Amino acid sequence: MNKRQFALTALMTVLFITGTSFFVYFPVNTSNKENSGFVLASLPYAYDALEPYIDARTMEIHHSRHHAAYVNNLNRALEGTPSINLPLETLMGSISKYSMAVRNNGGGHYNHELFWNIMNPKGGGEPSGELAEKIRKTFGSFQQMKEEFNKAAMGQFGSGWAWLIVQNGKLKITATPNQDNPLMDVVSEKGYPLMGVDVWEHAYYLKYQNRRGDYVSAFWNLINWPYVTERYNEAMKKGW
Ligand code: MN3
Repeated sequence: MNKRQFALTALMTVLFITGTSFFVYFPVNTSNKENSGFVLASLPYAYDALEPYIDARTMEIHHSRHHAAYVNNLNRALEGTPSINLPLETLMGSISKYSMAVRNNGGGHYNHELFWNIMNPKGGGEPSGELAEKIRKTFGSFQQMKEEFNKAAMGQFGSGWAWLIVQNGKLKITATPNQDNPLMDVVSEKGYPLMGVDVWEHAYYLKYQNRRGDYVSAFWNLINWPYVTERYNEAMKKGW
C-alpha cells in the first residue's frame, strides 16, 4: 500500500465509522405519521427550571428516561393495533380491556404528561375564582385541602400518586398505586384528575432521599394554578 492508497483507506474507514455511529445514535424515524403512536413531548420548561424544589438531574432522568420508557413500551404493547391511535384519555377509560403492560405504561405516559404541565417555575400560591371557591366549600379552606392532599401522598404505601379530582361534580382527594390514575375504569375512586403528585422514589430520591414529606411540601411551590383551573373548568363542562 503506497502513501496515497493508505490515506484513501484511512479516510474511507473514518467515514464508515462516523457514518455508522451517526446511524446508531441518530436513527432516522421511518414510522409513518398516521401510525406513529404516542409521542414524548418536550418539557414546557428547562430541566433546571424547577430548582431548588426539584433538581435538574432528577427532572432530566425522570423525563428523558422514565417517561420516555413509558411511551416506548406503550407503543410496543399497542403496535399494529388500532388502539395506538386512540386519545390517551379514551384509552384510560377502557383500560380493563388491555394488558398490564398497557395499563402500566399508558398510565405512566398520561400521569407524567399531566405532572409536567401542572408544574411551572412561576407556580405556587393559591388558585382564584371558581376553583378557589369550590375548594373552600369542599374542604373548609385551601390549607385544609393541602393537608388532606399531603396526607394522601404520605399515606400511599410504596409507589403511586396522590390526586385532586372532580368526581360527580365534586372535588375529592384520592391516591392510586403504581401508574394507575382516576380516569381508569379499574380504580375504585374514578374522576377527572386536576392535579397529581408522583410519589415514586425516582421523583425525589436524588435530592430528598427518603424524605417524601419535604418533596411534597416543595411541590406546592410549583403548582401551575391557571392550568389546574382550566382543567377544573373543562371537567365541569364535560360533566365529570
Ligand atoms: Mn415518575
